Amino acid sequence: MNEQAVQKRVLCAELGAHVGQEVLLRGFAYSRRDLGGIQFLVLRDRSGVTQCVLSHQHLPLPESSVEVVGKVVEQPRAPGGYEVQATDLRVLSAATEPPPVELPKVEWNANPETLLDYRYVTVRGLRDRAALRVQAVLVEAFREALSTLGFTEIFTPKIVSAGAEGGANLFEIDYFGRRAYLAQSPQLYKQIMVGVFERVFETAPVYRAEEHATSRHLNEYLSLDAELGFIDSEEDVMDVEEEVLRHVTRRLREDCAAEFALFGADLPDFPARIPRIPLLEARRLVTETYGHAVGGKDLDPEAERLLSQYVREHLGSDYVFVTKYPRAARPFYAYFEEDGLTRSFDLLYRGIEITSGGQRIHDLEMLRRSLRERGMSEEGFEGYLEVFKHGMPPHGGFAIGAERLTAKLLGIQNVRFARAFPRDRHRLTP
Ligand code: AMO
Repeated sequence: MNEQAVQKRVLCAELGAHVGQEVLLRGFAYSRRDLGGIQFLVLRDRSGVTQCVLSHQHLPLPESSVEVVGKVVEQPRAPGGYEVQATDLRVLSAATEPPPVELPKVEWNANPETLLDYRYVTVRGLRDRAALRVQAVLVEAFREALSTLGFTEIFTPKIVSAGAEGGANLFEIDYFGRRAYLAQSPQLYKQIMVGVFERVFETAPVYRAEEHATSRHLNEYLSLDAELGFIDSEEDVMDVEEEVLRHVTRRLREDCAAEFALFGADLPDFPARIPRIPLLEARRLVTETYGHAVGGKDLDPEAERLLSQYVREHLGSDYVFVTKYPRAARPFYAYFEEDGLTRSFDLLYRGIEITSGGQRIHDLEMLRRSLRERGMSEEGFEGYLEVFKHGMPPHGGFAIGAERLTAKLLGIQNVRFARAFPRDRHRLTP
């Protein structure tokens, strides 16, 4: 055997091209079984897992980093369809403790708090990492689609002087003795950057001091933002989001079949066109079809679920845009008409809101009026208001909550498992 060939690392997913040959694998000891004369070690690398068959070896603790040399044989019963008959096992970094939960046995009904407590190692589990890989492809596709449409990526501050979204969910920080906040969204800055590039996007964490622990709220989440100038109305913004999500769906179908299979989730599909239903009409549909009385000025979570069900059954789409929210349901920057409705929308996916968006106010006097009518002060917004003296075009945009979309795509019940290290009401580590 050629020494050079032995030294070159082969990945688990590449074994099919090396049947009958001796290969070198590197990875983590995912699981081990010692049956006396014969031993099994499942090795996990970035591409997948491989069963290695050994004898008379000292098997290291699970999650140790190892190197295995051996011959590749076809084995229909082994994961991936091949196994390696190992002649050598070398431990590169020995685990000194077993993981607190057995990663290959982790089911999603294991206590979620325990899984999150030990997330630094449980996140190595095949499903956990699959969710994060799907999210990585999703974000990559978001970038690709927007870049193709002429958008430029921007990077805006996460330490800010005022909250953009209103509400009480601002994290306050001490900024050298002055009061500052963690950004709730890049909203105001992405608008300012429309004056620079016309079309911009950002993929960055944002912060919400949500007091309540729910399955859909994080205190830090990944916001996929876009904003574009020279629009005619919010319809143009929805057109862009539709195009982006169509590309995301295409990429997930091409690149993430294995990840979806691990979750037993169907690969996503995308409608020819996402239905656009005004809020008032959506409320009427939900009430008349399901007898659900919608309280409040928005759709409640149950109404969102029912509307999605209606759209799935009658219009064949997992997505639905709900449009034309009243001013009271939207932030101060939302472009409004004199009838009290805004040029805004939410996008629901399989029963949950994954996006808010709309056209923004681009006229300084209208913006001041909006703040005034809400009883908001201009304090903290001075720098933002200034830009409207400098010819801001009609513009609008949207933001997708990356974890919500990832979780819904894969059927993950709690959005916390669509983030590597979630921050929730009680969790600051790991
Ligand atoms: P909004 O506040 O609706 O809009 O947020 C946009 C999207 O972000 C996601 N999201 C969250 N995900 C996890 N945990 C949370 N606590 C959380 N809060 C929101 C949701 C939501 O649809 N500036 C506007 C967007 C715009 O108009 O461009 C904004 O931030 O998926």
